[in-house]
Amino acid sequence: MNTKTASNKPEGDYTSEDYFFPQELELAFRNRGIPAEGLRFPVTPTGMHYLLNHFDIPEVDSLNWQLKVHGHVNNEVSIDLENIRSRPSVTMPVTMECAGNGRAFMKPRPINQPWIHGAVSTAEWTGTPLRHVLEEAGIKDDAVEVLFTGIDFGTQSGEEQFYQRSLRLADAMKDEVILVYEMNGAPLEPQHGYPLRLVVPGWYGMTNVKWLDRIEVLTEPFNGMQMQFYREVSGDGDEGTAIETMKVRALMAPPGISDFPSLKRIVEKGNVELIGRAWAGLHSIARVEVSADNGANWSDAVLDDPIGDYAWRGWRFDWSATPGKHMLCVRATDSAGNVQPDEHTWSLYGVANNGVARIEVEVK
Ligand SMILES: Nc1nc2c(c(=O)[nH]1)N[C@H]1C(S)=C(S)[C@@H](COP(=O)(O)O)O[C@H]1N2
Ligand SMILES: [Mo]
Repeated sequence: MNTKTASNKPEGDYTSEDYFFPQELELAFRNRGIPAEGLRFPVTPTGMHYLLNHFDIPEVDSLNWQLKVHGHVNNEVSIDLENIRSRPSVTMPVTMECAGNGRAFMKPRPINQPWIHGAVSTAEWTGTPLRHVLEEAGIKDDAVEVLFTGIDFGTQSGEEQFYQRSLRLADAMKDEVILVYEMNGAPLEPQHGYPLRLVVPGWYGMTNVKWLDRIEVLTEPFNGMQMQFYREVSGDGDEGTAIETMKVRALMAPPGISDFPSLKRIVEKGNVELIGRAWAGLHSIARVEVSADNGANWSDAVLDDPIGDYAWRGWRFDWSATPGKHMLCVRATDSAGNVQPDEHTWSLYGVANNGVARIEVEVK
């Protein structure tokens, strides 16, 4: 036996249910998460930003591309990229989290994109307010929703579809909702929705439709596949509840150094500054607490100054590390008093989880 590779086998009581299928592995490569140390950056560099693409990334020729605004409006319009870019622009940091973040911890695990905790990032998005575009088209009375359709096409749950999500009219008309053409100061990269995507601050990732093709004003609520999937459902037959804005959550950038390939964390004893980020949809962060003993005792972390109304908040905590193994935990409370549960909550699709994150470290 080769002892060098045998020693790379992870510690722990793993059963066959813990093994991932090759398809899940392929999904995880296609849709990578932010590396945990990426949480050290207040604004995530574009190449570290998580990705979630349901279907193939489309190749869009922006010269032949136009955004169509149609449906229950007075004037249907088509707008090219130059026109979009010439409009009043706003730039803001927005934290985006995939609703499936943490799904890989579910038991049994819903077979889908197997996120650990990497499905969250913050970018500086530049775009023009959607509201102006809708007002220009002239929304007729009786409109209730706005439907956003991407260029990407595939099948899910046996149904052929363009990626489509809708918003209630009142949510679509909010000032902070923008049609985005730049990410971190550069044109959107193809995998992030070039040439134009929607960004709806505070909402889970699925709302931010990429590769926009058309925007339709509706008189009836839209109930497409991507609306049915993003629900917290307790089992087959349960209608569940729609998930919308991001629940409160904090994560920690792993302290110390990493062992390759076991990913064990090794920390020097003494004073260690633990840092991380916390966010809560449309609420702000009221409190972040840290535990070094798997949740038995909690102490308050110090919050950094906010970097934006819709971006995560940095936190730091001085930990006095003593030799041995420690399970570090972090949990946040939002301005509405919601606090993260100890464990992830199981649901059929494994969405909207916000259980406490744990990182085991060995202090030398
Ligand atoms: N057109 C289209 N838009 C989409 C998706 C998609 O597959 N197609 N995925 C959504 C989901 S589930 C998430 S979490 C975010 C991810 O955005 P990012 O890849 O830029 O991080 O995009 C959303 N917008
Ligand atoms: Mo997502």
